[in-house]
Amino acid sequence: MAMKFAYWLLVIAGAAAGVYVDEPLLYDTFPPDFIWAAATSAHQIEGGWDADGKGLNIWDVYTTNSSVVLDGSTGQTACNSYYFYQKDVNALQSLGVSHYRFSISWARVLPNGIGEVNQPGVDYYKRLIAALKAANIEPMVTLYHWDLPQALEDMGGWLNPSIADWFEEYARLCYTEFGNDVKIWITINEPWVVAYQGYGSGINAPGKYGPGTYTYQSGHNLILAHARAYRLYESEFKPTQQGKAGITLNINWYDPKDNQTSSQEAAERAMQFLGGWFANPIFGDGGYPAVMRQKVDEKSAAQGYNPSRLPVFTAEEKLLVQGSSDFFGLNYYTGSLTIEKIQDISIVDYGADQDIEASYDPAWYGSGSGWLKITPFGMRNTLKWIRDRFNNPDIIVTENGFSDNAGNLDDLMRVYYYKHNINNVLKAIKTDGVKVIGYAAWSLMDNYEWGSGYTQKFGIFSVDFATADLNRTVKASGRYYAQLIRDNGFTVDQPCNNYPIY
Ligand code: PNW
Repeated sequence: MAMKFAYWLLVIAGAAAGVYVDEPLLYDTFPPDFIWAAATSAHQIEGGWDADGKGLNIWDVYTTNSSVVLDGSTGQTACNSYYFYQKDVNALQSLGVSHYRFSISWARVLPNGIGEVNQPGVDYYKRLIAALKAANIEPMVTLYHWDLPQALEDMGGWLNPSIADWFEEYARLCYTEFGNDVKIWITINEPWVVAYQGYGSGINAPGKYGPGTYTYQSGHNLILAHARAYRLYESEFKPTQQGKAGITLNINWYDPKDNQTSSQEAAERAMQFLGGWFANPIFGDGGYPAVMRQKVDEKSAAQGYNPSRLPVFTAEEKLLVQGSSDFFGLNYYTGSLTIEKIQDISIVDYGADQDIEASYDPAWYGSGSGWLKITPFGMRNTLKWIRDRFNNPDIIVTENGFSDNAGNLDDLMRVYYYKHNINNVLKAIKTDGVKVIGYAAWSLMDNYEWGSGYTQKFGIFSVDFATADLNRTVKASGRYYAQLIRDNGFTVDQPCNNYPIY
């Protein structure tokens, strides 16, 4: 009793001092029919980079320069899921998930991005989907997870407004071929990463550099392409196939670093630049967020850009885009602390446009990735942020996960990460009335982590990259996740929850 009292005193004192406390856990269950999933993406797991008529994508080409990847590696073999997909299905089945989130490789089904269809590529996804169905697992399918056919990049890629036509053609093929079996479609994974890291800073494929210009141009085309794919589904496929389509945005939590008004405004501004950029046109009032409009317009004018570096939607485009998602796909990983920092007006960069500075609390647990700290409170805050600004939409957490470099099976930090992040999803549902309808762990297994190669492992299954069999072995986090799924929530006597409070 005295112990418990002392514990609560610590919790309260901690909160007052600005220390973030994840405990106590909420012991309760998720709604019935809650979607439990694990996630991957095509380029990160499939391998078979030139198998059976697949075309090259921008990551195949970009990584031929080994200096752009931390360990100089490529995704040419990865987890070899093109051949070993049954191992993935077995792993999923042992977890007890209801859904598997994977992506289709555009260049595998359309080697040139448009035009001729590669039937063996289509057949691969049919085999995968059939294997999932046989295991009683529903597919949740992403159309675009960063692997643009190189043939389309050669025509300007996401900077070419024609990409909305190209993407619509690709979406039509996928809905036609797989739509009878796929009831959840995600058009585009993380347009922010495509726009800023692919065409802005250029740290991802295709490695184009235009941090204050290409960023917004490609972002605009990503939104329009998404909307076209959504409207196509809505008008021609949904009436018979009866599924849902939506977009997935990566939004991490920006907390004000102190209680100054300028810091609170800076944190909200950062959220708007990261999430509102795509969410406001699609889920909000139909244009870019007011604060983004104002900052980029002002800076553009001062820098001699006319028109603004941030494009404008026509009235017709607004109608196309607004409301073009049946759910809000959220990828949440981490959080940071924010203050206002007015940047030099000469800097033409999406980052500088925000006039903020973000940092981490050194007290936060780290991970195998510099950007990823363990901040489970940010999960709940981000969910509430979406609820409040976008009219309480259905949300699917389409990614959430933790990296390490060791890749050990006894991955207790990952157990901690999942426990507290998922518990914050539960609190958001039960306490805050956020309509979260599903959750996907990133990732089913260790895989090709883009520019970090195989050095950062996000799997709840390990992959034995030392042997050609590439066998999948469950980690402690996978066992923990399976237990949560079996219980559809948290109970005191789950092995990893049952710590006494000392
Ligand atoms: C996601 N951030 O990207 C991707 O969807 C996955 O393909 C990837 O493997 C996973 O996260 C882990 O990195 C992110 O800067 C990219 O916060 C950037 C951030 C978060 C997620």
